[in-house]
Amino acid sequence: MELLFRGKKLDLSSGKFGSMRSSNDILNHLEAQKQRMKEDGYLLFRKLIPEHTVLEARREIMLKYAVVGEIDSINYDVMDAIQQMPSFIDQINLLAFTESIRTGKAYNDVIMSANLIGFFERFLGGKVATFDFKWPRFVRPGEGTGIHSDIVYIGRGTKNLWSAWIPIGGVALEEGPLIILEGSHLSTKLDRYWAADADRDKIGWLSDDPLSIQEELGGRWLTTEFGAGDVICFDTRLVHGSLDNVSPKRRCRLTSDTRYQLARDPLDDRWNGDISNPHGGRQKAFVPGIMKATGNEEFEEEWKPVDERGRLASSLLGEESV
Ligand SMILES: O=C(O)CCC(=O)C(=O)O
Repeated sequence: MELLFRGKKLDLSSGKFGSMRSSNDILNHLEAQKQRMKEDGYLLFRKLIPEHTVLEARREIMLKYAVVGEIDSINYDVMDAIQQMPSFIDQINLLAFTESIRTGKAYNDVIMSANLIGFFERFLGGKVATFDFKWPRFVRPGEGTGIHSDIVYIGRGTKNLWSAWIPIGGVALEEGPLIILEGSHLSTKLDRYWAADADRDKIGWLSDDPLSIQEELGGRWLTTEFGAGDVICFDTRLVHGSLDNVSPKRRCRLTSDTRYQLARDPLDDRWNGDISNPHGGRQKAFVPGIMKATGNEEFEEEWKPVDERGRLASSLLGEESV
């Protein structure tokens, strides 16, 4: 087996690579969860969310991706998420499209699932809020997410907030699951990075080289296969990204990352209230990937400038701007 991360082959020897551990053994043990979160920086729960809730969200979202030609629902089951090329994604109003996914009923039933909210309420000790903005991610073959810690993007309100990564359907290793650097949330070398604000300080990915950052910080890269209903909750300082999707079937990966905090704590105003253009400046849409849209700065990679009709800006399509 070969796993690619930012286009580089990971060292899969036992000292450098391993499997995330499940915390279902401590599902009802709050103190043990707190201790493990402190030590490991993550808690992985298998089948925390009812499978049918997750699969309804998958169908809701995949149908939308089929409508815009990103997946082939004519020759395959829409739930298989097989990439179609070319798609019509560059013809549509991306602001409306991404909002329709983010606000879908079935999708929101997943991220607000009673079991997930219940976990965070016990873990944080109070009523919980999630951001108005959400990050549903449709990741095509050839795509993946760079190496970073979340706190630099979402820490303008409280620092007592947590990320949850939720597969919306199964994610095999070759389809680009989340990958975390073991123990990195405890690193003594990242204090300055964690204190930064990605927008104010204009910072990009922490590193583009999974091997050199591992050398620098130590720890194994950890990942696993995920099934519908699984959730991994993690420390917003934990260094992570996602493996490249190298699916030989050209299956697209669908997941969500959302943030949870105490409702009484201040919220990051980029992602709450007016969320029409969180990074400010020229109007952009959250559209990770789309390989032809090159030429962006690293930080901008997931955020694509759009024109006055919400379509990918012509400069990203290699056309003269008008
Ligand atoms: O799913 C991905 O590709 C990246 C997820 C991520 O960065 C996050 O959950 O914070």
